[in-house]
Amino acid sequence: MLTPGWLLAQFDGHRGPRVLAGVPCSYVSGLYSELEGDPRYIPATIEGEAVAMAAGAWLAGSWGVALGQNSGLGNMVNPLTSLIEPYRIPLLLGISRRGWPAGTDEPQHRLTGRNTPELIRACGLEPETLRSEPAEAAGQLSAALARIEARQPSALVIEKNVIGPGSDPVPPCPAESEPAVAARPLAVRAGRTPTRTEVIAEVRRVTGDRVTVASTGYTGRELYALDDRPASFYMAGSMGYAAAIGMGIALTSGAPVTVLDGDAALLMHLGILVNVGRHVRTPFLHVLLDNGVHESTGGQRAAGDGLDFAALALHCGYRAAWSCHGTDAIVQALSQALSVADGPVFVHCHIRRGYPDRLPRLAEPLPDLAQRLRDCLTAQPGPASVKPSVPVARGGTR
Ligand SMILES: Cc1ncc(C[n+]2csc(CCOP(=O)(O)OP(=O)(O)O)c2C)c(N)n1
Repeated sequence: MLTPGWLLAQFDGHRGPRVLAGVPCSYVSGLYSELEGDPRYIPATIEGEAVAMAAGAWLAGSWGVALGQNSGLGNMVNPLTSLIEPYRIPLLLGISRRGWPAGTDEPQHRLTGRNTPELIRACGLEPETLRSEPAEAAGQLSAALARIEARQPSALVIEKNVIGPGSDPVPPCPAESEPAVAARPLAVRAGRTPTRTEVIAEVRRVTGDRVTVASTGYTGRELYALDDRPASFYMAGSMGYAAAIGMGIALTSGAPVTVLDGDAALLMHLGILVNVGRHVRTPFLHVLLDNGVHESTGGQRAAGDGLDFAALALHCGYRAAWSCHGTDAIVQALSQALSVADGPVFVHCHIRRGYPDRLPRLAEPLPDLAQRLRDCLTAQPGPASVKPSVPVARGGTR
C-alpha cells in the first residue's frame, strides 16, 4: 500500500506540478487530507474545473494534476475532449475507481466502475492502474512525467486500498479570504450600449501585453479577428472554463491575466468564481460580455438574464466588481479595475447583440496556438514575453 505522504513526495522538486486540483473520494481520503496541507492544492468545485486549471498550468510552463472519483469522469469529459485532446495539452489524471471489483460497491457506482477504463479511453487517454508497491508506482509516476514532458497526457486509475490513510490529520492551508475592496458592486451607467467587438477592442487597448483567455464561440473568434497574438488563448471548446484556464495560468506564472467570458458560459460553471476569489492574488481581470443570450448558437435566451454577476463575484472574494451599462461606463470601470494588483476584479459589461460579418475561424492548428502561448509565458525576459508583475506566491515544493 502507498502512503499519501510518499505519493505527494514524488511530485516535489522542480519537475513537479504547480497545480493539483480535484474533488475528493472516500477511497483515497488519506491522499486528500494530505493535499489539504499542500499549497499547490485547489479543491475544485467540479472535476472539469480541475482539468481546465491543469491545462492553464501547462500553458504557463509547468503542468497540473486533476484528481477525481470515477463518478466525476462525466464532469471531465467536456474539457478532456474539447481542450486537452485538440490542443494537445498534457496533464496527469488521477481517477479513483469506485464500483470495482464488480459487485463490491453500491449500485450508483456499478456502471461507472465497470466502464472506467473505457470512459477514459473514450476521452483520448490510455488508463493505467496504479500499483500498490512503491517501487512499481514510482516507475509508473516517472513514466507519466516523461510522457507529460513529451506532451502526452497520462491517466492513473486508483483502486481501493492502494493508497492508505494519511499519518496525522494535516492542518488545512489557511483560507485566503481577506475582505473585498468594495462591499457592493459599483454600478455605472454612461454612454450607449456597446457591441462585443467594441468591448474586446477596449479591453485589448488598455491591457497591453497581458495574457488573454477568450471564451468559446464568438468571443474567441472576435478576439482572434481583431488582434491575433501569441499571448491570447482562444477556446474552441470547454465552454464555461475560461476563468479556470486563466486561474491555472495565473497561479503558475504570476503573470497578469485577462479573461473574456460569456454570460451563458460563466453560468455553466459559476463555481469557478469561488476559486478565483479565494486563490488568485495576482492581477486578474475577469470581463463578462453579457448579451443575455447564447449568441454563438443563434441567439437563444440564456438562463441568467438580469442576474447581478458583479455582486456574485464580490461575494466570492473578488477584490472589486463593476456592473456597467454603456461604453463610457466600461471605459471608466476598466481603468479603475486595472489599478487593482493584488487579486481578481470583475467587470460586468452589458452588450448589444450582433457580431461582425465574415468572422474567421481559427486558421492555425490548435496545438500550435497552445504551444505559442506557453513559449510566450516561458520566454526569457525580453520584449515579447509576458512578465509577472508580482512575485509568484505559490511554491512548487512542499
Ligand atoms: C458544453 C457545451 N455546450 C454547448 C456548446 C455550444 N455553444 C457554443 S458557444 C455557445 C453559447 C455561448 O454563449 P455565451 O457564453 O453567452 O456567449 P455568446 O455566444 O453570447 O457570445 C454554446 C451554447 C458548447 N460549445 N459546449
